[in-house]
Amino acid sequence: MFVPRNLLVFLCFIVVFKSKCTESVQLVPGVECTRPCREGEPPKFCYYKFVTELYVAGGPACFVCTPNQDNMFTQNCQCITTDGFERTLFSINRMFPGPSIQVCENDRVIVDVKNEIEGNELTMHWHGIFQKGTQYYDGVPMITQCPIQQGTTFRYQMVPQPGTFFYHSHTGLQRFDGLSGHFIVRQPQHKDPNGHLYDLDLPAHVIQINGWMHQHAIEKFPGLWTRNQKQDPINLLINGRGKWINPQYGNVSDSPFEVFEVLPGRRYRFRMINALASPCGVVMSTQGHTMTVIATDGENVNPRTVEAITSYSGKSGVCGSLDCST
Ligand SMILES: *[C@@H]1O[C@H](CO)[C@@H](O)[C@H](O)[C@H]1NC(C)=O
Ligand SMILES: [Cu+2]
Repeated sequence: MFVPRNLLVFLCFIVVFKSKCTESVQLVPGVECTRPCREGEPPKFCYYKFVTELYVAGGPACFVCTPNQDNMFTQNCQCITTDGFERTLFSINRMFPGPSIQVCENDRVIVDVKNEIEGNELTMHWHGIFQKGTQYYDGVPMITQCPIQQGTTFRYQMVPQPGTFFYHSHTGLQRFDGLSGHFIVRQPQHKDPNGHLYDLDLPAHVIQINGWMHQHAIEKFPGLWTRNQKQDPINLLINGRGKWINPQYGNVSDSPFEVFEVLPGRRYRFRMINALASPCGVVMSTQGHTMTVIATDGENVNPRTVEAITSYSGKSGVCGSLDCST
C-alpha cells in the first residue's frame, strides 16, 4: 500500500505524543485517592466530576435507599435526608455534603464542576487551600474567574497542603442550601507533630456541621416582616443528617443521625468542619469523653484537652476547621 511519507511521519508523531501524554498524567477516580498516606509514595492525580443541581431532600429516592457512610464518596443512593423536612436544595451529584475529597499531601486534585442549576451561575471555593501558583482556581466570582454558567463546566486543579478543609459555593447564598463538602489532605502520620496522639485517622471520621433552614436562604435575605422572621438556621446537621422537632406538635422526624463507629480503648482523630454559612457559634462536645485539640484551620497546634469546642463560621467569612483526637 502506498502511504505518503509525510503522512507517515505525522502519524508517528501523533503516536509518540499520545503515549507521552498518557504516561505523564494518569487521572484516577477521586475515591482511589482516599488511602493511608505513606512516605515516598508517588502522588496521584485525583479526578472528581461534580454536577450541581436543584434537587429535593426527602424525595422519592428515599423510598429506595437510605444513605450511609458508603455513600460518602459516590453517588450510589441519591437520597438526601437532611433533618427529615422535605424541601428543595442545591446538591452536588445528588449528595449533601457533596463527594468527600480525601487525598494525600502532594496529590493533584482535579475537579470538573458542571453547573446544572437552572438560571444560576456559580463558582466553587476550596476553603483554606493556599492555591500557591494556582490562584486562578480559588473560586471567587469576578475576581479569580467568571462564574460557571448553567450547562457549562469549569475545571479546577490544585495541589493542596495538608489539613482539614472544605469546599463550598462562593456565589450568592448557595452555600446555605447544600453546596459544600469535605476536603481532607492527609500526610504520613509520622510527619504530624501530634501524630503520636491518635491511633486511627479514618475517612469516615469527618464531622461537617451545617446550619439548616426549611426554605432556600434567599427567602430569608433580606427577610420577612410578618412571619418566619430572623436569619438564623433553625437546625444543625452533621454530614447532612439530623432530626427536627416540630414545634407545633412536639414530634420528631424519623430521619437518621450521623453515626461514627469507634472501638473502646483506641484513640481516633476526628476532623471537624464548621461549614455554617451564617455567623452563629457552634459548641461541640462528646458525651462522656474529653477531646484533645491538635490542629485548627489547617495548622497544627500545641495539644490541649477540652470538654467542648466552640467554633465559628464567622462574620468575617473565616470558617473554621478543627482536628481533635478523642
Ligand atoms: C408531626 O405530626 C404532624 C401532624 O400529625 C405531621 O404532619 C408531621 O409530619 C409529623 N412529623 C414532623 C417531624 O413534623
Ligand atoms: Cu469559605
